[in-house]
Amino acid sequence: MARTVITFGTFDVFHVGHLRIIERAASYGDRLVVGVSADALNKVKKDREPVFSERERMAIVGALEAVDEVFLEESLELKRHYIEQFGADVLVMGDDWAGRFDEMKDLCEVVYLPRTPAISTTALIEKIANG
Ligand code: C2G
Repeated sequence: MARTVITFGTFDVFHVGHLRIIERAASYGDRLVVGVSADALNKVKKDREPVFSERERMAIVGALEAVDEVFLEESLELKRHYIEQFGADVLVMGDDWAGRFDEMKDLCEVVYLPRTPAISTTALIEKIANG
């Protein structure tokens, strides 16, 4: 049976940390589905508008070789629903979310992977703004 992996993120100002987690997530199964956070969800989560719109972020993530399918993640509370909808066998998240999705362990395997050090969207935005 093919194993489906699911992961979630905003993936704003796409960088190598994003690429690495997507590639590592893909290695946990045969098919990778990625939930890209909606602009409205991002506003609630991070209190700022993403640099790139949800359509642009979905286009970038969807173009990656490791990604089989993208969809819009509209709410953090819908994780269980998305896991069921896509028939995910594994949920992969970066370890900034460690422990936060353990309640899904009755539905699928839950894996937290270490973040790529020293790179983040916030740091990139600051670096670009400050020259
Ligand atoms: N990430 C990483 N290394 C970095 C930066 C990010 O491995 N240096 C990972 C994060 O851990 C996350 C993914 O890349 O798993 C996407 O990061 P964000 O865009 O910051 O995602 P976030 O806004 O945390 O959204 O439902 C959960 C949310 O949608 C996750």
